[in-house]
Amino acid sequence: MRFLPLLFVMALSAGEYPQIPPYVLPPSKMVWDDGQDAMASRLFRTTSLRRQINLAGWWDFAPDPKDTGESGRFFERFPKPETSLWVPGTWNSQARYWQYVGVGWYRRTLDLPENGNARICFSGVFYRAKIWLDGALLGEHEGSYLPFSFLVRDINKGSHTLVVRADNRLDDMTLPKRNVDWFPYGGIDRPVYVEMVPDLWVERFQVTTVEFGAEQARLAASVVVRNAGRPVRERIALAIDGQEVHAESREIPAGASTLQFEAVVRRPRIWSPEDPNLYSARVSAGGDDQFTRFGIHSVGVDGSKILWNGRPVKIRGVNRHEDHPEWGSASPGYLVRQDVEIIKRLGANAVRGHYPPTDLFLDYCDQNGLLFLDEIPSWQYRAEQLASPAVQDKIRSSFRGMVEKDSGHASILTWSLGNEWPEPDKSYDVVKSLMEYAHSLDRSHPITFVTGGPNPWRVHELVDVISVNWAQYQWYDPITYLDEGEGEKSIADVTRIHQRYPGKPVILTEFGGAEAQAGWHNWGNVKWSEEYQSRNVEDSARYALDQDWLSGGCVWQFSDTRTAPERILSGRLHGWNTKGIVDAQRSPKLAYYRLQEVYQKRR
Ligand code: ADA
Repeated sequence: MRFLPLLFVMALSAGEYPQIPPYVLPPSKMVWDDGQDAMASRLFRTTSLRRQINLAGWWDFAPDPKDTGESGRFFERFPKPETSLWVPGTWNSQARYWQYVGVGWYRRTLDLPENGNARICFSGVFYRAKIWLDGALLGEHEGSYLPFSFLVRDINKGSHTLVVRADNRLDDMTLPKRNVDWFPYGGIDRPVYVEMVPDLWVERFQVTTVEFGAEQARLAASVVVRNAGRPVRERIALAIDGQEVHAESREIPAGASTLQFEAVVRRPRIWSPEDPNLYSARVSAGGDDQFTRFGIHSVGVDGSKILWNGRPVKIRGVNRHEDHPEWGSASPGYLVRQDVEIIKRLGANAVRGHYPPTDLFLDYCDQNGLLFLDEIPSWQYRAEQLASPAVQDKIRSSFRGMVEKDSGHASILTWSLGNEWPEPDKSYDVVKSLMEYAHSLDRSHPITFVTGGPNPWRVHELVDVISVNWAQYQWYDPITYLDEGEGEKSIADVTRIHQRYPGKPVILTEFGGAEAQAGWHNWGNVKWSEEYQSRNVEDSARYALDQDWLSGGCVWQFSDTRTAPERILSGRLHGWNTKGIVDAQRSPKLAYYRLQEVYQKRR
């Protein structure tokens, strides 16, 4: 009897329990406390001078399936609301609007605390938005995942009415197009807030690294200011970690201007995935200010290697959609944070998305050393669509919006112009001109375009990094179980890319993609079983990480996600893409543990 407790302990430790303990997010690696965001949508305070009013909460909602709201002047006479919806949120996470694709109207009152200029900021609306304040049109915006704002000058304090018309109908000319492999969640799905700003205010601010060594780093600050009044002379100052490092007096004309200045940091703390040191920066311009965070680092390419701070990097990544069964594309902060913990616990060092993610997610990547492979949602366009100048314009403006929104984030690894255009060589000239445009915006990150399948394409000669979506055992091939011969043939196929372009880095931007119904096991490794998926994920991951010519890759995909309404009948289990290594509720599948073993060993 006296030995029982000891036996009990031994039995537990010898069991098949997961080896890796839960990942607990450490505090940020900052030496300066950059405070809390009053809007709770970032990981740090963004301003100390503006009054901000958070518009998160319940908004009146009226669906408009016949699209008669504009002619019926809903912006003046809002119809009797059918219900209230939580913002940021999406109507498609509500039972009654589960499959609703169309127009929806939102309304709420907002109380301004003072007279002045109100800047009404939307971090993203899916997909088209039109906005009225007190019955007057403020403007409209097309395209999801990117912020937009309106300035209302000299508005009176007190109560005002904001009305938003959102429309999530997609077609062949939208970005993303109709019938993509994720759900077009409709509504105001990213944060909305109002900021009271003076006539001269800072619209955008970022700090990037020019060069660094052990002794010092040279930094470039770029500040876009807007002057809604007359030309003025104002003091512009830059502080890093609370210390003023630059100040000057500048003549600021009316309209938008970009101010650039350099700063030096002595004995810099460098940002890397293993050691994600961050700095805080504040710019002040007259009576306004703006904070940001930045990391000191470099990204580059040398032959077949991607270099981070001059050293080759191997990507151990996941592809992540913004998707949750209860919240759709609008997960609240605690769930975003949990995703980051699960991804870190996997041993990953990178995340890829099909569209620019929320700033909150990127703040977490910056803080936790996750590289981010950023992309615009130009997904699987056919050559006929790409030939349209309107589509090309949308690709350009979306790419510019992504770079403007995200390039201040330390975690950005690459920019991608799109994903899996089925015959990209037919659009060679389009890809070439888009690539030139992309390079004209940013030279400090490699630019890529993601191709599908193991083919070398001519467009690969245009990109800085070749990105290929590949699964060792093709889910869409008409076999139902894992076939060894097929795996080898697939490896021989993908190697041809390197043989044709030996001097370029290659990332397997998607590997392992295989559906698995969580909880379904099978002795025969047949499709839809967790065994089939985990074998595919594990074999492809080993391959991605163990070839010298490959810079690693990202598993397709992190969690199970809802797919477009049109796809419910096309091999998608109850309308979900179930290739997640965790299910939609984030419970691990077998593939998570197999990949964890591969990733943890190769850290
Ligand atoms: C492609 C595509 C993904 C997803 C995947 C799949 O690789 O890039 O978005 O659709 O296929 O699940 O088939």
